Amino acid sequence: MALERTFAIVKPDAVKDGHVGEILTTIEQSGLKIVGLKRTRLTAALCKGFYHEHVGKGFYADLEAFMTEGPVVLMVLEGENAILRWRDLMGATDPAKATEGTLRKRFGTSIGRNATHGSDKPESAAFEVSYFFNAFEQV
Ligand code: 3AN
Repeated sequence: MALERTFAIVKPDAVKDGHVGEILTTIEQSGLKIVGLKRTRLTAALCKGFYHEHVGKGFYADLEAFMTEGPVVLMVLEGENAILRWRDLMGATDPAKATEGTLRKRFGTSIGRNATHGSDKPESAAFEVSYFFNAFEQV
């Protein structure tokens, strides 16, 4: 097994609905370590850079409007197989298809408003972590 770092977002819907504490508790109780943490609000430019793979897709305008509508909580998580473990805690992209008890099932309301984000592979995790956190902010 490999000690990994992954990138996580509590999206604007879950922040607005007051679920930050429950989500952080779920992460800590799973054994993953929160090594970076900040609350901010994304600009359109930051969102385009972050979701560069999705710019130009049909749903991108809605995705950007949603991700910039209010504050988000950004995190770096560390643990053995952290990327897959955080994806498992979140559940499927579409909350309707997510397993019972997962964060997207508990707090998401649609495929667009799905409460959390997590890197999908090591290359994405490396890019996403470094996009928002410098070395002094992940200890
Ligand atoms: P995931 O976040 O599960 O890796 P991605 O990377 O395919 O999913 O999509 C990034 C984000 O774009 C999703 N979290 C979701 O909010 C949004 N999204 C993806 N597909 C759709 C869609 N068909 N309609 C609306 N929003 C979508």
